[in-house]
Amino acid sequence: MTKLTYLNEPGVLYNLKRRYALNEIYTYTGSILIAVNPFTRLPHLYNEYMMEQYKGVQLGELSPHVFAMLNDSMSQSILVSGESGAGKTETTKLIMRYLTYVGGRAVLDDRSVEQQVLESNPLLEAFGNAKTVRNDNSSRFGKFVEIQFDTSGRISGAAIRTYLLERSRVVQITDPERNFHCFYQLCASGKDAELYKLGHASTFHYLNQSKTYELEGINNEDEYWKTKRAMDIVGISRSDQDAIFRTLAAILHLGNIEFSPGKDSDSSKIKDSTSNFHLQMTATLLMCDPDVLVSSLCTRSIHTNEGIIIKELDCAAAAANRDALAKTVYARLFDWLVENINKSIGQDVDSKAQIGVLDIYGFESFKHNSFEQFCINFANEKLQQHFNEHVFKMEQEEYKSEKINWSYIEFIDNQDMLDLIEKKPIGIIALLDEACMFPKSTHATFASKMFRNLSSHPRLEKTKFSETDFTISHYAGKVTYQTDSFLEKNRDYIVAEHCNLLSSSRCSLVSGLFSSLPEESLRSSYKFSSVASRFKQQLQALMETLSSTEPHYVRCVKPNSVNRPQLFENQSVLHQLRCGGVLEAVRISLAGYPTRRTYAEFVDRFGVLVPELMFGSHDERALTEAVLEKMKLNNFQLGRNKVFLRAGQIAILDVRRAEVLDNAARRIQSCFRTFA
Ligand code: AOV
Ligand code: MG
Repeated sequence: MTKLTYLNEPGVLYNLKRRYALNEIYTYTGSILIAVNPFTRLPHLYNEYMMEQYKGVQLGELSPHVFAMLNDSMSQSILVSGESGAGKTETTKLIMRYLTYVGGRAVLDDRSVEQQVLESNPLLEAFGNAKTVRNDNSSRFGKFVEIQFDTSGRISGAAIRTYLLERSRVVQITDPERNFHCFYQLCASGKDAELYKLGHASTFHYLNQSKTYELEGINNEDEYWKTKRAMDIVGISRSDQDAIFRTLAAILHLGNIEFSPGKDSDSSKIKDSTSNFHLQMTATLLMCDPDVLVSSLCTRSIHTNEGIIIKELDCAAAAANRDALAKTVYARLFDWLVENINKSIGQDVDSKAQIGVLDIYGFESFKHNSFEQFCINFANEKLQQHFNEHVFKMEQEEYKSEKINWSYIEFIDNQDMLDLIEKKPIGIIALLDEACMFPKSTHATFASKMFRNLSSHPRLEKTKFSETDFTISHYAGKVTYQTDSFLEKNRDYIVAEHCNLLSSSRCSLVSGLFSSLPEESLRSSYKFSSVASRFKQQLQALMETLSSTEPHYVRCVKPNSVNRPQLFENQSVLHQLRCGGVLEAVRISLAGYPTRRTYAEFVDRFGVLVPELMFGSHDERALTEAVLEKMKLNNFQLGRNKVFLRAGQIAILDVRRAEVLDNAARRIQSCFRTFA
């Protein structure tokens, strides 16, 4: 892209479009790789032959490719970004496949580290991905995989870190989205499903809130066996696998338990025999006592100065309590999986080199945006800042190494955005935490306090139709958030009853999910920990990890909104390039000296402008200077090896060059005519 003589938006867009039409989906902009989602398999791009080609080759030697992104440095990271459905997860998997190829042993057995690293992908996708409006296989968690290499360049270990799973999806979905893939896989698993008394997915409340059960081109049952196979390879024992699917089945049965008013309307009981069946099934599958399950759903014990009192819950509270239990169990099961994959693969603490690959959920803007979108977009802002800083720094470093004078170049910084979200004591997260700590707060009091304190912030707006919605101008566009469930979703507390129930389970996997809780968190059931604050800390730690590595950026672009091959929507792509900072990077160079040519290149092209000097004994730098002086240009700088020109200068030179060549051509023609 930077070889384009005219570096501007239309030029960049046209270039991408032309290349896309030829299935050239990868393009460099400087050292950033742009990847346009082909929405169709391109096996020839990723086969073994290709991997072999790119092995050990420097960036730029071969056609642009994700396989070309790495170099020899000891600690590197590949940061894949782009909006939802742009191709981050697919790209990450391709990178991991390439890494396991170049760092793999000649003979692969099923349980090799490489194989385990690869199979962690389908396993985590089964439990952490789901269909959304934008993407049939949307990642609902963030993931950073660090692959470790020994002195001989072989993979010696790996560590997987995950970030904030969208746990609300377990209990609530809207058409045409789906719950996490694993539930549909289990329901379609035939004998195994029967064993757990599971019917079709449509018989479960947690799945039938949306009428979408199937995915195009995907067979749920086949996927079930793939997930099981991945578990085998990753090293999860058959008995643990049983316990995992049993727990999933328990969650589905749990969701079907309904409540009706008990002795009075302030209390609740299990509604009917159907609900009772599901209750018995839940208890059986979780291997715990059904009576304890009932009381942990319908009552809550409260610690007071006078001792413990038992409070009855009304139907709505009992249903919310049931959902909280389902979410907690699922989230812990997910963490258990990650932990066990890590244990099984093993870490190499003395590794000689590490390559990290980051794949998070892409920027999201739906009709209805809640706490999850807020967190996802916050993560994308963080990553965007990392990108801005890095691209800007690289530019400065080139100027420095060429020893040219340059004045400060401003770049679009999203620090103000991050301040709005995460600054203490007055940022959205801090205000949200504060609201969560006061039992009397509601989303309305939270919203009004936020507007009072942050009203002057240019990136925060009220909306016309609601007092409690707020709009943020993100780097990738405006998003309006509904605060309705912000408080509830930000509160993460462990209900003592749930904990007692599950830790008494006769299944060691289930009881183990709750064994590591600190005493203190159990004593007060309302002591909350903030989901947003914990996420903020995790992101901070991630940024610190990343800054100790050499980053490489892959910007994924979604060419159209209907997920079709060979359709390139200019407006949407342009928007993504603008927002994703690709054009910003272009603009940064425009503000500085975007055109740079080695002296040899420059003289090669523009030497014709000083024919009088061409046959003297001038060096190329002197010739370059002579050309620029003769053209009366002064927006340039001469570096050690290159000449740097400001935007527009090359066009002046080109016009003059064309004139000179034209004149020369005319003279030659008239010579011919004379001869004739
Ligand atoms: P995402 O990770 O960026 O979205 P995915 O990587 O899941 O997006 O890609 C979405 C879909 O695009 C995939 O399911 C494939 O069908 C197709 N696709 C992407 N990249 C390629 C490729 N290189 N070759 C062929 N098909 C591809 V999200 O996780 O929603 O933010 O959360
Ligand atoms: Mg993804």
